[in-house]
Amino acid sequence: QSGARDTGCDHGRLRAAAASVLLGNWNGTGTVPSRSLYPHQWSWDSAFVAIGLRHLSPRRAQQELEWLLGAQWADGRIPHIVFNPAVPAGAYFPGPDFWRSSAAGGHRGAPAFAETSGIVQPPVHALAAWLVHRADPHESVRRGFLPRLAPKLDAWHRYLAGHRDLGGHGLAAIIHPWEPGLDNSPCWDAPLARVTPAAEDSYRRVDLDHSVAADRPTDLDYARYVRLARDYRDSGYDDAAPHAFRVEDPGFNSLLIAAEYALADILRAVGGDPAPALERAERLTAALTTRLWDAGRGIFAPRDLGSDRLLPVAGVNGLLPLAVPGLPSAFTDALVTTATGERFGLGRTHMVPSYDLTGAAFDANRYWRGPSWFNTAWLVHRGLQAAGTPVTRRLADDLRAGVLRDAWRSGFAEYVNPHTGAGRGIKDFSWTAALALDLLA
Ligand code: 2M8
Repeated sequence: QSGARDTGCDHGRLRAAAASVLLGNWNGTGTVPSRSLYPHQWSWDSAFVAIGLRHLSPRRAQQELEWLLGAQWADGRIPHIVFNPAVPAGAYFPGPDFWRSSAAGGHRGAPAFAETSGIVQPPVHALAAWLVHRADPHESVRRGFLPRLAPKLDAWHRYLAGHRDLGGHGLAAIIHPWEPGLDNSPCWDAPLARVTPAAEDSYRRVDLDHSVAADRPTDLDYARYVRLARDYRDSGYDDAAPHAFRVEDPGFNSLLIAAEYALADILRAVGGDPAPALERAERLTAALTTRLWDAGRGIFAPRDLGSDRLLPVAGVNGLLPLAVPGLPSAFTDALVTTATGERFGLGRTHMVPSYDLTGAAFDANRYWRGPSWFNTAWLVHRGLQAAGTPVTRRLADDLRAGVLRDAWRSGFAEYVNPHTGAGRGIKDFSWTAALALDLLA
């Protein structure tokens, strides 16, 4: 009954159940987020999965990242989906026939041997690679894990620092609401409203075959996602082409900063020079704090590059700078005040809501418009722990217990209602199981 007192569940049973979810979702080369809804390999999902898998099999955790990075494009981008050719076309939309990555010799050096999407997701990979290495340094050195991954991770970060600095102030911009991973967050409503929707009869939403429509993005949002992805594809995935949606997101950039520090650790371990990664981390942190801090709300906010204005929103992405190593304590203190205040109710709600509980657009059940997610809770937990004060340590301990309790009670749900903890979306979701395993370790 270890752990039963603080989490209300037996940790041995929780560990076994989480392991069984990950084994069930392993397809031989990587882990699918879910067998039904997401039957391919997703970029940031695989990073979180590797962080959990390292406790079951460090070698498999290494393979998870190796497979994903094997599909890297020559320009350095890591695509947000690597498609499994054994899965029937039409099992997921938009699939390989939509993205056409390998067509015409491969846009921007897309691989010829794998079909992928062309957009990206948050760069958590270097952090995952470093944590995986540390779980079993002997096996990592034996397989040459870090020396093989280091140049790929370096190229990935350089792609984001170069091609994606669309605002010209040193931050990476997202060009599609799928890129920050928080697909239909109200954070994107205003910039997305300027996008002309694709005709709804030009595609079919396969996601609704596997989930409840009220838990998923609306048809209008989807039509705009399709339009943006189609236009990017038709430009040949050219980052210099005009983009109807261009946003500097604090979540995406915070994870990039954390990843630059992890890359510096990796480079040191392989006898390389960590200085360029550390310099990028410092430049990014300076840009984050000058361009994206909303002093009035006490949170970081996305900047819409269409209007060059901070968006008046408070999403969990605005709390993720807590996970930035060395963030000045004035910001950390203000973020903790905001997290524990009425907008996020940390300590009084289930995990951390994805959006402002007091916001007009808040919806407790609809995907990223309010529900609490396990990966963002894990990141906030990591930041609170690193802040290292008695208050943040207590908040971190409570959040850890909440994550484990919600994972168990919801059957490893994709997300939960922040007021009730009821599971929403699908069950047996990979990163939920992986991050519960990590917090149990
Ligand atoms: C969700 O996004 C995909 C598109 O990438 C979808 O809705 O079909 C998001 O929750 C995203 O963060 C996640 O990586 C992906 C797979 O779990 O699903």
